Amino acid sequence: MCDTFGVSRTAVWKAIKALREEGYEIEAVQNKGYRLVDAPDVMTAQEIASRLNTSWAGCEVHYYDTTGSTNIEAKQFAEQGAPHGTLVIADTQTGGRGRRGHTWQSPSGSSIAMSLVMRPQIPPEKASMLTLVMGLAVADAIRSVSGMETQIKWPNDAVVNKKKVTGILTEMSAEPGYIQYVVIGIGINVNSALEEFPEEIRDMATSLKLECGHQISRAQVITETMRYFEQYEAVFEKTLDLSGLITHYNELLVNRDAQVRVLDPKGDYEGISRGIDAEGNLLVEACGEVRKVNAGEVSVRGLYGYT
Ligand code: BT5
Repeated sequence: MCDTFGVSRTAVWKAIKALREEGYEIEAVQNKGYRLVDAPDVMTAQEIASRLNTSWAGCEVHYYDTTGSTNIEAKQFAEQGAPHGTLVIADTQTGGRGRRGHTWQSPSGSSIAMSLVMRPQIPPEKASMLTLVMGLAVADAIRSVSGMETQIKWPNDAVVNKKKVTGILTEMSAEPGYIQYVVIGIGINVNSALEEFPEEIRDMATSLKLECGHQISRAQVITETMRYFEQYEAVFEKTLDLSGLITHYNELLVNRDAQVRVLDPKGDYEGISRGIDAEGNLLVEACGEVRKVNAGEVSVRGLYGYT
């Protein structure tokens, strides 16, 4: 190591000491060197950067042990000119946010809270589809890392065994016809135990570890998510709709052919969901017609306590 990096033995020893303090288990053998035995489940900028193999997603990583909300941090970075692909990660959030004023719980040491800054050259009205693109990426990342079948509840949840493991919150700053930036916030329950969730969400929430029975590397979930997202976002940008992803999305859709209740401001109604269209609307068959649902809350029978 001294030769490779052109540094003294003391410098190497200091670096090893710092890594041990961060929780890395490193074996030392006299006259031979050091061996990495075990890495802690950390998501620091260095850990993520050393694993990422993407061209832009995660090009700059900012890590916090704790922050109010990574979406708010990411928006501040974006306002200050942070590049397309900047990723903000936190071990825990004190004010994690869901959609429409909901809160998001980020148990410390066991979950992921991250927000990706994007500067896409697309019309602002197309940006909401990025949530669906990210949903697909997260679902595939979870399946690839854990081996578990993972579904999507339109528009923004990843679901394992009918329970929520992920939520996505997309926010945008735009002028007419021009996007300044988009921030896609993703919360993932990775190794959390049930007791780490507040009582009121224990029936609907779960973590990857609770479902598959073993510890999952948070860093790996993050890097796989970025890898899939980059791939799917490129497909989306070609057509500026979901035509290239729709078959895959609908295969993973937990709402597909299921009875759903649409909470519409003009009045709730029930119907059968038939999947999404290329614009990302959920198609719901109700009262003899197919209605396009483009936003809002859709409960799926059999999920999250809706019976
Ligand atoms: C969401 O909202 O699911 C979007 C959550 C986005 C969170 C990320 S974390 C990184 C970034 N920074 C932020 O501040 N936010 C983003 P919604 O569809 O409105 O669902 C919120 C509802 O999910 C809550 O009202 C609870 O019922 C439930 N919930 C809260 N925390 C949960 C958790 N950890 N796991 C499962 N369900 C949860």
